[in-house]
Formats: sequence, structure tokens, C-alpha cells
Amino acid sequence: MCICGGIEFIGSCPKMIGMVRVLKAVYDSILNLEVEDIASLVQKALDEGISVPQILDKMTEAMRTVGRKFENMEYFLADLLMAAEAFKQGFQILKPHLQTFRRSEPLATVVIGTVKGDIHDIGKNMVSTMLTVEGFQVMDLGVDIPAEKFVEETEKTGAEILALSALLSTSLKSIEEVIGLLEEKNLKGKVKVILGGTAVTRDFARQVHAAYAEDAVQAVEMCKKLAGKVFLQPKT
Ligand code: B12
Repeated sequence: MCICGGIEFIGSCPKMIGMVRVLKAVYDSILNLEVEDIASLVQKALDEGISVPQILDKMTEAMRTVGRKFENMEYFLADLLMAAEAFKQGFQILKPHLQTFRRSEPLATVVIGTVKGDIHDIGKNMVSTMLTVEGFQVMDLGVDIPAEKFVEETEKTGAEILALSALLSTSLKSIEEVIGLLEEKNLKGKVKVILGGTAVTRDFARQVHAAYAEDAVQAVEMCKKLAGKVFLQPKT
């Protein structure tokens, strides 16, 4: 019997076939840079009963393929931009479907941003949104953020967690600058730092004594763990 409850086997269940088809169409629309189709396809996927994480996984997989094609010089910068736009439009459709956890008190305050020299924000925005819907207070500083700004905002808000996103290899230096400045100001060990983005590895995070998460779901789990410890007092 099929998992949808019908008598057919999975391979011949029309509902499953429909779901696989629409997910493939979502993937293809990003890969083929079809910005105008993505919103209706993502809506169709939701209508077919496909879960938000499943759709997001497929969209992220498509972005990785786009990145590989860029690396292989099959795609140009303009193609990356189109793919990014398609992803963003698809994500807008998914956003209202993320379940919001209402809490009287936020779990913790998180300052988040993409480090200096780096303007990639799709993954950072996903993490930011997921943390918000899970009940964190999120101060999203945006992209290309210098170390001083991260530290200033962390002190000002009394944030328990500082989340840094980096997609370029060259951005690792910017992360080190933030960590260095935290140390200089005696804040390291007071605020918990979490890193993410394709430039960051678990090993790198370990070297700079920061937490690491591979994706937005893991980021939420890790931030919940880190939120167990409240350290900084807001500046008065
Ligand atoms: C889209 C894209 C762009 C778009 C960005 C648009 C935007 N608004 O973000 C544009 C066209 C602007 C762009 C520009 C460039 N890009 Co670009 N880009 C990409 C691409 C294809 C996809 C990135 C993406 O959005 N992925 C989808 C999201 C959902 O995934 P994600 O970012 O990994 O995020 C997830 C996790 O990493 C994690 N995460 C992310 N952030 C955080 C933060 C925290 C705290 C945590 C816990 C977790 C976390 O959770 C997210 C959700 O699950 C990647 C390829 C790739 N494999 O990453 C290249 C890529 C990152 N770009 C690359 C390059 C080289 C560039 C340029 C230098 C190109 C150029 N010649 O100008 C410029 C740099 C501009 C700059 N100064 O930053 C290279 C980087 C190579 C390297 N090792 O340094 C890549 C890897 C492509 C490649 N294979 O060559 N790019």
C-alpha cells in the first residue's frame, strides 16, 4: 500500500507522482532561471500537500547546482542573480506557511548579518526568518557588515547570540576580525557566536571557538542550545 493511504505501490501512486513532478518543476524553474514561474509552482507544491522543509530543500539543492554551473563557467553572474531572484520569490510564498511560535518572552536575542565584503543574503535571510518564527528576537543587520557594527549592536541590544554568515572564502578573514574584536572588548565567552554559510566549515568554527550549523533547521536547534545561557546585560 502507498504511504498516501491508497492501494497502489509508491511508484504508481498518482498523488506521489504528482508531488515528485511538482518538486522537480520547482527545482527546474530555479535552475532554468524562470523567475516568472516559481511563485505559482511553489504554491502548487503546497497545494499538493508537500511540506515547507521539503520544498525549501529542493530549492536549496537547485541553488547549489546553479553554484556548480557558475564554477564550471556554464553560468554567468547575471544567471546567479536570476536564480537568487527566483529563490527569493519562492521563499516569499513559503514564509506565511512557517509555523510561528508565540511566546510572551523571546527565547533570546540574536544579532545576525553577513560579514564584511560578502553580499550573499539568501541563506542568512532563511536563518533569520526561521529563528523569528521559532520565537527568537532577531536583529538582522543585513550584508557587508563590518566587525565594529556587529560588536556595537551586540553590546547595545545585550544579545545572547551573534550569528555570522559567510559564503566567500575571503569572508573567513572578516569572521576572524569579528572574533578578534570581541576578544579585545572582553566579550568573547559572554556572547555566543554561531557561524554558517558555505564558506564556513565545522573545523574553522572550532578553531575560532564558535558554534556551527549547516542549515537553517540546525541553526535553530543550535541557537536554542546556546540560548540556555544568558550572559550580556543591555547597555543602559
Ligand atoms: C546566489 C549567489 C550569488 C548572488 C547572491 C544574491 C543574494 N542576494 O544572496 C550574487 C549574484 C550577488 C553572487 C555574487 C557573487 N558570488 Co555568489 N553565489 C551564489 C550561489 C549560486 C548561491 C548562494 C545561495 O543563495 N544559496 C542558497 C542558500 C539557501 O544556501 P546557503 O547560502 O548556503 O545558506 C544555507 C546554509 O549555508 C546556512 N547558513 C547560511 N548563512 C548562515 C548563517 C548562520 C549563522 C548559520 C548558522 C547558518 C547559515 O543556512 C542556509 C539555509 O539552509 C553560490 C553557490 C553556493 N554553492 O553557495 C555562489 C557562490 C557563493 N558565489 C561565489 C562567488 C565567487 C561570487 C562572486 C565573487 C562572483 C563575482 N565574480 O563577482 C560575487 C561576490 C559578491 C560579494 N561581494 O559577496 C562562489 C564563492 C566561491 C568561494 N569559495 O569564495 C560560490 C560558491 C559559487 C561558486 N561555486 O563559485 N552570488
